[in-house]
Amino acid sequence: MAKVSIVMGSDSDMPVMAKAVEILERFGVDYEMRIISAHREPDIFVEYAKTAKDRGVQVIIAGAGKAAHLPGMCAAIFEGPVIGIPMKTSDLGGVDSLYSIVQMPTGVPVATVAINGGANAGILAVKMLAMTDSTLAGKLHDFIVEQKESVESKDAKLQSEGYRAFLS
Ligand code: RP5
Repeated sequence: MAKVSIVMGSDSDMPVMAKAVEILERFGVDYEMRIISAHREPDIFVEYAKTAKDRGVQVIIAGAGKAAHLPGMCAAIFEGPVIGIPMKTSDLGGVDSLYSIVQMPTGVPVATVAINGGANAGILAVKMLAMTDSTLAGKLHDFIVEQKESVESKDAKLQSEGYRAFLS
């Protein structure tokens, strides 16, 4: 059963949403992925959100752009945590999406990541699940150590070879 549901308002959101999926696959987290528009097909959306818990979903990652109501409406219906990803947009640069998603009323939070922050949405979902899954917590620890070592090795290269080594 899918533990994470990834939903996006349009297939145009796919390149960003794929970054979240890549993280879940890396950590071996079961997921489902849907394209559902809260605006263009509200009945299907409501059914999706109402039944998510019964499908075993523990976290929803919802991405949308422009008047981005999908994550907020997920949070209005689904009782578990919702992570929102604001899409970068052509007219307003994604600030429209960001404000739409992040400015939720008290009592109905959406954990909003950066504009186009697909990977961080995936990592945040993993962190939530890892609180009750020791195997996942171990993988998360390894991931954090890997990141640290990656930065350390770059700094070691900077110290030994100088900044020009990074410009080629
Ligand atoms: C939102 O409207 C979608 O999430 C998408 O980011 C945006 C534009 O959708 P399309 O017109 O590309 O289908 O609902």
